[in-house]
Amino acid sequence: MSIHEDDHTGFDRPRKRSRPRTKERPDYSGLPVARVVSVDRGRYRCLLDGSGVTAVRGRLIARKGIVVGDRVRLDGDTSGDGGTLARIVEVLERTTMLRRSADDADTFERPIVANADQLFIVTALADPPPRMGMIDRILVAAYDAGISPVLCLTKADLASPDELREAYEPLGVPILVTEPEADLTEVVESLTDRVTVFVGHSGVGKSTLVNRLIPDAHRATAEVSELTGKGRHTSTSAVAMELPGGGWIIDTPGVRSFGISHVRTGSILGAFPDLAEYAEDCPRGCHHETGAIECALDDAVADGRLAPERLASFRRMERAFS
Ligand SMILES: Nc1nc2c(ncn2[C@@H]2O[C@H](COP(=O)(O)OP(=O)(O)O)[C@@H](O)[C@H]2O)c(=O)[nH]1
Ligand SMILES: [Mg+2]
Ligand SMILES: [Zn+2]
Repeated sequence: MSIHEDDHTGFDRPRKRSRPRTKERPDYSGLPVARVVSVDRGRYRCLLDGSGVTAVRGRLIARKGIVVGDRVRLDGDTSGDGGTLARIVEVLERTTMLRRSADDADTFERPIVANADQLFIVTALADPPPRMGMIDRILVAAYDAGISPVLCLTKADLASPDELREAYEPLGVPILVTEPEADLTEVVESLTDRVTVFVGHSGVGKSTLVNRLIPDAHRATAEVSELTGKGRHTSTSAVAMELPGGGWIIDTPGVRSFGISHVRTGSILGAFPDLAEYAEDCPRGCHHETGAIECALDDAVADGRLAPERLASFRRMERAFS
């Protein structure tokens, strides 16, 4: 062994690796837990008991991904004073992970947000116009991740929500409708004590809504015309914010498309226990699509156990895969 191979180990000292791994691992259970609220080039902004602390990743977890929403244990200087840096030494087990791929050709899945238990699909009723294909894909990603989706329709002052209601109510997706002066009681109720991630195209009014819900959030908003202009971005990464009445909102940058290449076909049937039960009688390998031979979901509609609208909505969503 040359001297350069291992600068830290002397010839007569035992090699580090021969010690059992578990003994090397310090006990972090006494360290405070913070939530990662934003990530910027290797610096993690965390909220610890209501105060901001900037942290870097500790050496032992150097290769572990950390995303907004993660709950982490902090060591070192957690004062949050200017210029100080704490160290993230542990990432607590995640309850959920929302992922997307850039597009469906890209099989590389990007984790976007950890530990969300609810996902607001924020969709404008006009300007920009709603795209059901996009809603369907985000629904698929939410069901796959085990996160409860809510369809949040904005700009009701510009167009009616009826068509989207008809399409998504049969699936059992809760629907909330807002407009500039609308009362937000229902929205607040839905958000309280939950971790909700906001996903949607840019310009749909995500930041506007966040600012109404959290007056000191000061999220930048922009005219839709500005947003569609080249290189114009109001937000570039996800940011978690605490709600005054309890709970969290995680605002994400606008997405043009929502790739779901990481989701396996069929993996969302489990989000619909009634459909999953009927589908047990399907022929092996049935994909339950329209026209599928002997699909038991059609039988369930034929003998009145299943509403045809519910099956149609489910199939439309499943088509997001192809
Ligand atoms: N007419 C109307 N405009 C809205 C509504 N909500 C937001 N806007 C406008 O839509 C534009 C984009 O809003 P913004 O919050 O920046 O969208 P974001 O990209 O999703 O964060 C801004 O000009 C807002 O003033 C709404 O309910 N009705
Ligand atoms: Mg925004
Ligand atoms: Zn089937």
